Amino acid sequence: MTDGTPTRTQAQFASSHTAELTPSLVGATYSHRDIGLSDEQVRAMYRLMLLQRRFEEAAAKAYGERKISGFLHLYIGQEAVSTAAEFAIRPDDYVISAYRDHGIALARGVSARACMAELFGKVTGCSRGKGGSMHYFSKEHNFLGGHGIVGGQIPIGTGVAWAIKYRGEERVCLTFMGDGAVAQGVFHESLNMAMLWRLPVVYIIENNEYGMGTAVSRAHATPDLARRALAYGMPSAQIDGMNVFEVYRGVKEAVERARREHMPSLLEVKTYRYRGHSMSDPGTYRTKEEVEAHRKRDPIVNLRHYMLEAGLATEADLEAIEREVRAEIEDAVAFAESSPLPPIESLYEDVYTDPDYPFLA
Ligand SMILES: Cc1ncc(C[n+]2csc(CCOP(=O)(O)OP(=O)(O)O)c2C)c(N)n1
Repeated sequence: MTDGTPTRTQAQFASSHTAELTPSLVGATYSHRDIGLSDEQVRAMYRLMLLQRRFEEAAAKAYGERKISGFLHLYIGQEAVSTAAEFAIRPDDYVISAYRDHGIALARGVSARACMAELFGKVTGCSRGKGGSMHYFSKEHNFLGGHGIVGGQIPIGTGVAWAIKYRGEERVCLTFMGDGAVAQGVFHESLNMAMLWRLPVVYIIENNEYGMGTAVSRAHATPDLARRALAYGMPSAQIDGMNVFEVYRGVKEAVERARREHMPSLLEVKTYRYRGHSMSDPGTYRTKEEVEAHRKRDPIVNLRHYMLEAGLATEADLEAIEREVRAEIEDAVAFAESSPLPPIESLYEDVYTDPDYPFLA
């Protein structure tokens, strides 16, 4: 595990791992260094993906114990997307997402404590306990939510990109959405305007194959969602979302284009959620075999194999990361449990009122 280890291509790993791994990380012909990632960054990516996975496993457990109420949409399986995207941008760039937002907020750097406390509805949460699972927010981290209306965040992200350009800043806005949101009218209106006005926005479709229980092929006349960009003359790409390096490469390129040329992009990242749409979904619309097939391409396991093969970490190093992450999550749960609920008066805070508006009387 030294930085001086000679670079090995992923094709070289293929020989030893094809039996257990499908061609996510092992099939490509480049190494992390070829795409500009340091050994340290790869280790940090691994830790971040694991943090998201363990965070949500703990959240699911707490939900089962009725310590969390309301909706809980888990991101498990999709961690390579949030992680790679975060590594491809700067802290001052903006990120906005739909309601499947835990992993994305953690990737932005919102603490596990603030994220867990939000799920528990506590005042120490990132939205002071009033947003819950679907409405994380952190101004400090330039994370603009957490939006429950399918597609609602797309015009907002487009507006943020407009503001960036208007102010003459060199920032970018990543706008995440699910495949279901692509069928919303605002998706098309936003892409059209972003292209007309050359806005620094990168639209990232996390195509996890289902919108609730509806398969993409049943909801979209053209299941290749990246092709929607052709109608607007926008650069686009379809990316393997189980391969953290592939997502990094794709987002990095799109971000550079947005920053340097104010040119928007549409990325369709093909990923998969292992759990149901939300905690109340038994997922009877898909087979066990289908889920298992995707689990075999698990982005975390995949990266783990890569790191071991490339000499970026030993088994002992990986175990140490696991212990550290578990401790961080235990601490977050304890923090959430012991934090107070928001004061009752806060019900009246952050509520829109306009005394002159006659219809609210
Ligand atoms: C405007 C609107 N219509 C319907 C819903 C109900 N709804 C909640 S999630 C969802 C499916 C969205 O799927 P997708 O965009 O693929 O996101 P994923 O859950 O897969 O991340 C729907 C229809 C909603 N929240 N908002």
